Amino acid sequence: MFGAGAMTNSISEIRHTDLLFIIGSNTSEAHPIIAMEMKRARQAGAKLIVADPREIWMAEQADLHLQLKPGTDVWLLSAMTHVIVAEDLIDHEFIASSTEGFEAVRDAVAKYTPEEAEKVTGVPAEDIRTAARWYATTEKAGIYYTLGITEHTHGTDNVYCLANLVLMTGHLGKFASGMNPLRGQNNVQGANDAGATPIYYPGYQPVTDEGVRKKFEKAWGVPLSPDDGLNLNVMMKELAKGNMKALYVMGEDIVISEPNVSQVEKGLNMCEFLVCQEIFHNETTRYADVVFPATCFAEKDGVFTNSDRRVQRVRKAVEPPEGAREDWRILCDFARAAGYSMPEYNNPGEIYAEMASLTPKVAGISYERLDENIEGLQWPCPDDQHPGTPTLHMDGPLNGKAQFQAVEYRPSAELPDEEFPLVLSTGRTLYHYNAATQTRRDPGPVAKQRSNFIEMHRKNAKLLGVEHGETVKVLSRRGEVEAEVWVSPRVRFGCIWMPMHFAESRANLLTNDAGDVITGTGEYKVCAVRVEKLNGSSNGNPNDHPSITTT
Ligand SMILES: Nc1nc2c(c(=O)[nH]1)N[C@H]1C(S)=C(S)[C@@H](COP(=O)(O)OP(=O)(O)OC[C@H]3O[C@@H](n4cnc5c(=O)[nH]c(N)nc54)[C@H](O)[C@@H]3O)O[C@H]1N2
Ligand SMILES: Nc1nc2c(c(=O)[nH]1)N[C@H]1C(S)=C(S)[C@@H](COP(=O)(O)OP(=O)(O)OC[C@H]3O[C@@H](n4cnc5c(=O)[nH]c(N)nc54)[C@H](O)[C@@H]3O)O[C@H]1N2
Ligand SMILES: [Mo]
Repeated sequence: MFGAGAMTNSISEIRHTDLLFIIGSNTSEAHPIIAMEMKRARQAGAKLIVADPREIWMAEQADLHLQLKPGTDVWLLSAMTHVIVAEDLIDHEFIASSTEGFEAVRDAVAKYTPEEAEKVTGVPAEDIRTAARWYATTEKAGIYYTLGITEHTHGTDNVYCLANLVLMTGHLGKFASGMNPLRGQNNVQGANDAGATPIYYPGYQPVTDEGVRKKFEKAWGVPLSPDDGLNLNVMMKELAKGNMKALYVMGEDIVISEPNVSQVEKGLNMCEFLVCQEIFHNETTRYADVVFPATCFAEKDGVFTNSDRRVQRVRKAVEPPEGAREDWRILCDFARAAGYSMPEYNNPGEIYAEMASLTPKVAGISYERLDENIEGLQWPCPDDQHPGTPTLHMDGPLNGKAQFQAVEYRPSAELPDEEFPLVLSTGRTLYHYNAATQTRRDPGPVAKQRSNFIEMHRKNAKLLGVEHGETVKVLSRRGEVEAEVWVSPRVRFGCIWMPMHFAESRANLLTNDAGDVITGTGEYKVCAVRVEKLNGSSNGNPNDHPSITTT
């Protein structure tokens, strides 16, 4: 809608913001450093609105906690949009000069009144009005979102709704405001920028664009396919149907992290050839025909691009274990063995230089410049004199005119019913990292959090006759796992929440692999489940689990 997929503003601007609107982000556990910047803004007087079904730490601190039902963000955000239109709090000048398509959004939100929204979302109409007014009338107001927004079958619609709010109030291209997706991993932004997606060459140059393709064909001296590849969600489904003969998995533990994972395992059993490129054995390498041992971040040179588009150098600090090699060396040798005459690169700086020469967004970034600029360089950085871009869209939207997108609410793919009456949402905790391949090797985090649990409302626990600390069975249409009940004031009645970190009790045996229509992202945040008692047996001491209170 704006012409770039990344945080519009910089992390360093957060402390200067006057209003923080955090939606679907458990910032203090998943992005603690960014959360510290938010706390600084709070101490300087910024207002805080949190929209999250759980009473996370940030919500406890908030001026306004919009505790919506999972999967109803389109209703909440459309109702906020409705209020801003109805009370004429829109930025007429910005809409006229910098955007297209406002009328369609204005018409689409007419029926999303706060009163109707209250019925669907559970958020009081008056709170929706207050949030809309605060957001629209505060100049330095920033939106911060993550997976509570994107990991839905309507994840893209949620993002559209947020971007509509930004555009109609003119919060784009201004200091300490904007639209800020907080990236999950140290280099997920960089991986995307470098083209680790089936639809783009580096710098979001589409594989289907003939001019782009010709440029890369010339540089690499080979014909290139004009077709989009399969996205991860589709790949996993083709795998389960036996249509993937071979799979090359690099730095992902798919057997833990993909939704509806028993289907993935079924597919791996049919797949003829699996390569894993890994720093550790994990659950997925059990299925591998070949494991290429790679070096970890501390054992190699390179760059990481963080959430605010900042390209920074990382340097080798320790020697790798014997036999482990840098990911790029493994890939180059693999390409050569497959018959391509890959150039002899001496270091990753040469690879970066090649990418920069073909990618306008980062054309001005080089290892030499990064050595001089220890704080890194933020793209777009189109030439070697350019200082980088801390705030996007300062001279107007990157795509010329930003595009409004009208959205209609679609419910989550699987809703609770008599058989599976509870809504399960999944995510992460402060103490473990994703598949926990790394953090469960370390005694510190393990001591803090040893095993899996579900957060449950006390009324649900009472209805089921289960106690805090009791092990129960959680079942969905796709699988079942055992976990301990933590009776928790954080979750809504009717909802349970479980982390994704535990191999012996995988949340993803339960989750739904229905994907977002555009991105394919799985619906990790909503599926229907039932909880059963384990033959009356109960164990565990609630005091063993300090983490529920310490964040
Ligand atoms: N300690 C730690 N930090 C991490 C990670 C880790 O594993 N451990 N993982 C990293 C990665 S890869 C990522 S992508 C990020 C993810 O960071 P986050 O997205 O912040 O983490 P999640 O726990 O997945 O969930 C986000 C929040 O969305 C809320 N939510 C669930 N459903 C909905 C909904 O329907 N609407 C709304 N508005 N909110 C909803 C949840 O209650 C939760 O508070 O964290 C990164 N940081
Ligand atoms: N139920 C549920 N499932 C989810 C989510 C959720 O919220 N709920 N969130 C999803 C999200 S946002 C994400 S990002 C995924 C994460 O899922 P994964 O990517 O599977 O999880 P990680 O633990 O980040 O796994 C990374 C793997 O990379 C390896 N590794 C680390 N460094 C290197 C390196 O330098 N080179 C190589 N070759 N390997 C390395 C680690 O050993 C580990 O096995 O999970 C997704 N799955
Ligand atoms: Mo992620």
